[in-house]
Amino acid sequence: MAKTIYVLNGPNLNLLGTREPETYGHQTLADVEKLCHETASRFGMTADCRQSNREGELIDFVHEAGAKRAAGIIINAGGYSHTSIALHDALVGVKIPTVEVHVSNIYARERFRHHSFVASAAFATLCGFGVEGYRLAIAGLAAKLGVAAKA
Ligand code: CA2
Repeated sequence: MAKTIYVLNGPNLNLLGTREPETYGHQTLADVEKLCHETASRFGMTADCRQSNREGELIDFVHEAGAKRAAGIIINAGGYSHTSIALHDALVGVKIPTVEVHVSNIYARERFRHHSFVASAAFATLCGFGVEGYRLAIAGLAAKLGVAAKA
């Protein structure tokens, strides 16, 4: 059976492409999810994409990824990246290889965005590549899992 990776997007990312294009670009969440499905399938994997504006629901998604033995998690926790010890604890608890993604370069922005509680629960963080970061994150996760792209 194909390996499944969970792609989790947090609060406000449902608004991608509708506002602040100078920071987040013009692509929508639907575009991001399409890109993730296509990239995962290039590696013979399946992307299960979820978005929530609620911290507890994101934690439930992480627990579900653990229960279903997902091969990996790609997560852009949005603003919860900078605040949520609970999300950090959930990610550490499931012990699934995780890549953190941010569309913008959080280190070139306000100081309150410079710290992420998700970062220390992930084996890698990508930021500043725009939505291309999701593609790079899936490719990096595949490399970590020893999964090669299909011919
Ligand atoms: O750069 C990222 O991907 C962020 O995770 C996005 C979060 C922000 O709180 C993080 O510091 C960095 C915010 C997402 C807001 O998304 C919007 C998109 C379009 C319009 C309004 C908000």
